[in-house]
Amino acid sequence: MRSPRPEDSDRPSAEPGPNRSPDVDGLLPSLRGIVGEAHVLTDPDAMAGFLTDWTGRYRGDAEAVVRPRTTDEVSRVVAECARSDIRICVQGGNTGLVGGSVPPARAEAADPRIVLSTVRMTDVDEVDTIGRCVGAQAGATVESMDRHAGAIGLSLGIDLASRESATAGGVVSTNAGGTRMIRRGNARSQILGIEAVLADGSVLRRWTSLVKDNVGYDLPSLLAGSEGTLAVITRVLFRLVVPPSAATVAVASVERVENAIDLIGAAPSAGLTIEAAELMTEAGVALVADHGHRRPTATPGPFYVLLEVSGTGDIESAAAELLGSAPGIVDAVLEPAPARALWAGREGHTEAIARSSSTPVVKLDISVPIRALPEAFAELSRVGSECDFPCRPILFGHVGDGNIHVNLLDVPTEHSSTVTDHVFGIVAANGGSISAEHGIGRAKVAWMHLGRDPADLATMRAIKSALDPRGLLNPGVIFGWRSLR
Ligand code: 2HG
Ligand code: ZN
Repeated sequence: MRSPRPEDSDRPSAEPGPNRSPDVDGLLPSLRGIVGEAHVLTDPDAMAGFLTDWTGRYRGDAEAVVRPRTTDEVSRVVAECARSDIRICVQGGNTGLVGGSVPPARAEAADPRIVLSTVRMTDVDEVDTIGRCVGAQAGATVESMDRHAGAIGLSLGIDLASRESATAGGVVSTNAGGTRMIRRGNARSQILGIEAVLADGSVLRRWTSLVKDNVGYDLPSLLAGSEGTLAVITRVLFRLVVPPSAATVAVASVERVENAIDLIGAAPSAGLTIEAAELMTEAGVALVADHGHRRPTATPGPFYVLLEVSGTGDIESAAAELLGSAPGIVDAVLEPAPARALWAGREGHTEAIARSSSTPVVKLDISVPIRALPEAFAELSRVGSECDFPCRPILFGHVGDGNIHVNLLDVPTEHSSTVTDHVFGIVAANGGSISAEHGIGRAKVAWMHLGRDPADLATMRAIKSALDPRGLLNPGVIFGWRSLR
C-alpha cells in the first residue's frame, strides 16, 4: 500500500520531438532500466495475452509489453516513449469489449508502439472511514477494492460481471456502468480524485476526499470515459457507499418488456428501492442454462426480469406482493441477496454467448429512452431474420437504464459492419446512444458521427490535441489511428 508521493508531480517532462523518427531499439534498454528486465516483454508468446482482447475479435501487434509498478515508473516510461516518439496502448484487466485495450495489427498501422499494462499496480490503500473513500492503484481489481471496503461495512458503488479482472483504471477510463448503475450512477460519479500521467510524462493529481470542491474544470470527470486517450490513469480515489442492510433478489418470467418497466416503476410505492434491474430473454436464459447455470423459474417466459430490491421491514413480503399484483408475470422466484445462483444466470450471458458463436460475436451496447425500450427491443430482436446472412441475436441488459447489450452471433466477419449499421439505424431512430457503457474503443470509431454532432466532435478533438498533441496515447481509440499524425 502506498500513498501518493508529492515528488511525482515534480518530475521533468519529456521534450517534445515532433520530427524525430521512432527508435524502439534505443528505447527498450531505457524501459528495462525503469521497470526492470523482467517487466519488458518482447517474446511473442509472453506478449500474446496482452495483444488479444477478451472477445478474440481484436488482435494487435506491439514492440513490447511494459509493466510498471508505480506512478513514478509510469511517468518515466511515458516520458521515454514521448522522447522516442513511440505510441502507448494502455491496458488494465483487458476485459473491455470494444477493442480499446489492445493495439491494432501491424498491417493496419505500422508505427511502433508498446503496451503499457497496469497488471502490477494492484495496491489498495486503507479505507478512509470518515471521508468514506478508498484509493487504489490503476491495476487493482473491482473485486479487491470491494472486498477491502466490505471489511469495514462499506462497498464500492460499482459492480460488474468482470469484477475479478476489471480494474480501477479500466472502469474509470471507460466510465463503466454495470449492475449498480441504476442505484449509484456510473464510474464517473464514484470518483473523488484521480492521479494520471500526461502525454509528456508529467503527473496530474487531484486527490481529496472533499465532496464539494469547485475549483475550475472537473478534470477527473474529463478523464473518466476518455478511454486512455488523454492520460494514463495511475490511481483513483473512489467514494464508498453504505450497502443496504438487507436486500432480496427476484427473477420473474414476464410476457412483455413493458412488464419489466412497470415493475421498476411500481417498486417505490411498494416501499422498495431498486438496487439492480436486469432484463433477459428466453434465448439467452436457455443458452446460459446449456452452459451449466440453473434456469431461474420453473415456467419460462419470453422475457425475464431480475430485480434486486432493498428496503426496511419485511422486504421479501413486499417484493412478493409487488410481483403478485403486477401484470404480465408468468412465474417468479425470490431469494435473499446476494442470491448468487440467480445472478449467475444473468452474469453468465457474456461467457455463454462467446462460447456459442461460430464467429467472433458482434457486440453492441446501446441505450434508448425507457419509453422507447419496448419498441426498440422488438425491432432489435428482428435484426437476425432481416439479414441475408447468418445472424442470431441475443439481447439482454440493464433495463432500468434503457441499456441493451445487443449480441449478434454467427455473423460472418465480412458482414459485421452491415449489421452494425442496421442496429445503429434502429438506435438512432429511437433517440438512443450507440455506446451506453462499453465505450467507443476501436470498434465504433466509424459511427462516432451518429453519437455526437460536428461541434461536439471538434471540441473533443481540440481537447485531445491540447493534452496529447502528438497522438501518443491509445492511438486509434475514439478518433482512429491516423487522426492526429
Ligand atoms: C454486462 O452487462 C456487460 O454483463 C457485458 O456489460 C455485456 O457481453 C455483453 O454484451
Ligand atoms: Zn453491461
